[in-house]
Amino acid sequence: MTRSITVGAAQLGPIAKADSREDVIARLLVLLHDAAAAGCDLVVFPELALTTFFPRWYTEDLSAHDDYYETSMPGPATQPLFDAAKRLGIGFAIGYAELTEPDAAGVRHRFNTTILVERDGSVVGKYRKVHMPGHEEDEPWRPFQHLERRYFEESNEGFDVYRAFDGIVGMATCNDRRWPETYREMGLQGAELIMIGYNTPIHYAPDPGQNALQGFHNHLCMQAGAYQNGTFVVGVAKGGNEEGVESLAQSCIIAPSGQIIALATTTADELLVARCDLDTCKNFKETLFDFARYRRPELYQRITSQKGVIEPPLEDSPTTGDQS
Ligand code: CDT
Repeated sequence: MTRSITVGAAQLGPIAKADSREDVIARLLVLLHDAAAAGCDLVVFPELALTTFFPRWYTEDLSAHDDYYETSMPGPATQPLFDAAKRLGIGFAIGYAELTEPDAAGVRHRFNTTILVERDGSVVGKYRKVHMPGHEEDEPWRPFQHLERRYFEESNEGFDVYRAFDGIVGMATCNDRRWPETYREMGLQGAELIMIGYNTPIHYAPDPGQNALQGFHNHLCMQAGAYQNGTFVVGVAKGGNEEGVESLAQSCIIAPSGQIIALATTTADELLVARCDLDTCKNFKETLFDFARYRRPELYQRITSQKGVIEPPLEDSPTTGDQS
């Protein structure tokens, strides 16, 4: 018997600043019902799927943006999504802005969070974004801001995986997909399906030369992550022109071979579906990427002990000094 699950990538088009949670949930419900009709066991929605991408606007006072955050999940507005998923027997993953209850010191924390919900409506796990891109302060030279580092804390919780949906599954969020450590952390726990939502502006202000490569880089990193760890990867965008900012779509489902097996054709709300036989992961996990046999962790110490680049001293460089 194979461990085959049908997975839906529920890409979203833009969410306007003026759209209410109810407006958005109505769109998510359409995609959820489409997924049920397509026989999906699991549907993946994007990062910050309930609101516009608010880190593009600066506010002096963080709490001025509190309406964009969820204080409970499910909450009153999101309960219909949980109810419908349970009724339809579909699991889902969804990204949202999380505002916690006060901790012991009375501090409320803000995270860029994704939760995974089982077919019976129970929450399987929560992932809080680790790699936080962008900047903390207003940078008026940019055509729009990317203030994730102002509005969200970097999570210190790392990359857990869960036994769910007949396999071992994990989550990551947007910028996490560019870092090989994200996949390897989960690969080392046997991940067979990694779900990644993203909001990626096409314009990259620090180096606009990369704009034309956004689609290439998006697939490059997720395909490499899938192949090098023998796992399916589901990459799901909120794309299109949102409040004047063009964002990448190109949602996809990637097999452990690294091949794209489903690809979005629009920049709007769109459901992609692929049947994922989780048993095919072992074709890679037990051959070229048999970690236990081939990895050399004793030689990888810099990866966890060092953060930035430390170049060799100039005097040690073979390109300096007398080469004769
Ligand atoms: N949401 C998110 O993480 N977006 C980033 C944009 C980086 S540019 C500041 C991404 O890696 O796609």
